[in-house]
Amino acid sequence: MRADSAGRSLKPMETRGEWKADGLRFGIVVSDFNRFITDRLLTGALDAMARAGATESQIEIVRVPGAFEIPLVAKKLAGTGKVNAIICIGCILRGETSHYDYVASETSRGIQLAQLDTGTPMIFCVLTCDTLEQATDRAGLKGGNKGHEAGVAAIEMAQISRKLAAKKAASTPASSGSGRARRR
Ligand code: INI
Repeated sequence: MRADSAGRSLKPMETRGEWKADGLRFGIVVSDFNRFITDRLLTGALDAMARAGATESQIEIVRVPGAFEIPLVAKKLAGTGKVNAIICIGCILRGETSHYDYVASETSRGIQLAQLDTGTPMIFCVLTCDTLEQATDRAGLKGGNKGHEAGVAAIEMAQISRKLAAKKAASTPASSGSGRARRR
């Protein structure tokens, strides 16, 4: 709460997403590369969604070979119009060459472009680590599972998107698009 120059308290309208999965559908695009890690991230994401009340019928999982393939498949999945948010799961480990940099930068850029192009929220759950130990620490089954954080973020973002879409629909005049043609 903030006070204005006259000392009055301002309570602006706030939109936020609750941790409730009711009526929402989710896609999860998960990479098979470094599957030892990505399976754990997937388990964390599913756990967060189950705790929010999601059931199996609300979730569709698509498996891709590596992180580089995630953006295209996430974009196609958004294009089906059947999901409110998508979790993108991958694990990129630094090797001896510059391959890591290309895969990491194109994966993150591609996911961002895909969500901006489609308007479907896409949660970035792609680990980019120097070592397997760093990745394992971030994919802990109990504490510190980035997949769990991604599951929570997906629910919040799907809720926020749904609320903003409802506001847009409410502010669009009912006659929009059906009126007379504009004179030139
Ligand atoms: N894909 C990953 O998901 N993680 C990696 O660490 C990785 N490395 O290190 O090479 C990786 N490469 C495969 C890449 O994502 C594509 O699947 C492949 O290049 C085919 O397009």
